[in-house]
Amino acid sequence: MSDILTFPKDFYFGSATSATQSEGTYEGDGKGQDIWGKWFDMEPEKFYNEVGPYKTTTMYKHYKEDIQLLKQTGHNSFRTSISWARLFPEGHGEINEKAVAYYRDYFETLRKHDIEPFVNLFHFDMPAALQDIGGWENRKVVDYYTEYAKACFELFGDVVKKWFTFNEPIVQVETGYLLQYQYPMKVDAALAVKVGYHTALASACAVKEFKKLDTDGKIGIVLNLSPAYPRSNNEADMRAAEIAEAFQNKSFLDPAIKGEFTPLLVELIKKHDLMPDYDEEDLDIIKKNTVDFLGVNYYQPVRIKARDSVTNPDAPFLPTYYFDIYDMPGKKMNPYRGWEIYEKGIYDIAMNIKNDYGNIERMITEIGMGVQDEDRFKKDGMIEDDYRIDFYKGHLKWLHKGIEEGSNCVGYQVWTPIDCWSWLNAYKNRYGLIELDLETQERTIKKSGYWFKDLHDNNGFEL
Ligand code: BGP
Repeated sequence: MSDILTFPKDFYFGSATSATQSEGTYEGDGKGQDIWGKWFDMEPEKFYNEVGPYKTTTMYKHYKEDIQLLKQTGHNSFRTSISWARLFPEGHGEINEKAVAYYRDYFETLRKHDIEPFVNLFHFDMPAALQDIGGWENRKVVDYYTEYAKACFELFGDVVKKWFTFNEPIVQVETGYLLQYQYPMKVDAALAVKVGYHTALASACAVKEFKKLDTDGKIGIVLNLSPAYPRSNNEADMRAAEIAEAFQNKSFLDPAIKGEFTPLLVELIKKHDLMPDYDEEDLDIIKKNTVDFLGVNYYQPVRIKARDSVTNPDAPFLPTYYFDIYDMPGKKMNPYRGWEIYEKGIYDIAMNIKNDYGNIERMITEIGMGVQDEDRFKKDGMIEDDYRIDFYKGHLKWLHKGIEEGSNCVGYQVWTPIDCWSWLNAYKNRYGLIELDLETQERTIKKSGYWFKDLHDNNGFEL
């Protein structure tokens, strides 16, 4: 007889999406524009197959049916975000009442189905009106975000008990201000530092507002953690990995959980003369308003090697000034998307949080396997995604080992419920437990969706 891997009582099983990626009705019912629509209107060719945020899963119209699908695929929890620009079309000031009605009914319907809503305030979707005044580059936007956060807690705090301030804040720093990959497509190290600082501050300001309300809810932050493994244990590679770890993971872990910035990052930022303007009051807000719990998104680790040489010492400072990505021979790859698969990474993260961050309560808020042209795996009308089931099982085994060794992990939410639009990649990579036909909007549960239901119902799975 084979063994069953059982998870703790009341473990959260579910999935995650975001407002921009799932709602549809991008223009409608009073929603203001955000940076995705703004950018798509300017440069549609940047988006895969020129599909922008106007064409998504339409959960805005179909959330009631979609919540039935969540039930059918074993959800007792679900994470999504509020669209800031839907609630505040101008980013602040007047509230859109239709948005209030929509989100209230959405969250209440989840509750009625015994699905715990985890709601995130910001998932890469700055209102265009605020980007026009500099977005996160502008300290004033921290105040507008705080106003928005406070409104969300007051409007929905009776239904939503689990909040997140941000999703993957390092991504907008990296892709928007260092790598020229996402809007506003700048390469400016000083602005990157400023944006990172303002985001960490905004998160703490939201926590502060939340704590004032003295509710029975909890507030956290979602961070994409990618363990940085050095190529070798020689001194230069180890140092390079230490810097990568500070930049990629500790940059937001430290302020969110410890209330202070990573000393190594501060040292490098000072060395390159990139310190942003700050005042002591703001640092005090960060110090005193740390999160209650942590959401971890894990897709793949980073393999790091020391740079052979700094070819241009006058080049603008980038973290990669100090390290290179190492293409490790023999690593296991997802053949359908191209990312590394390293299941043990989820355990290493668990031990790191346990040992270095006071074993704060945490859950997996995203993990997923993207697949291109997934139709090729369709048999008799259903996508047979055994590769995805194996991917989840492999990670769950390591997650379970971490829990056995005392890691305070309370849930596992996969990316994503229904195949969704994904920023620049649009519909290139499919991740869902449920297939979406983009033309008809028809939803069909995949094999992994049925497997996930069994996982939830048995509170574990057979090895
Ligand atoms: C995460 C984001 C998600 C989603 C996912 C998959 O980092 O939080 O919003 O985009 O990555 O990304 P992709 O479709 O590019 O493979």
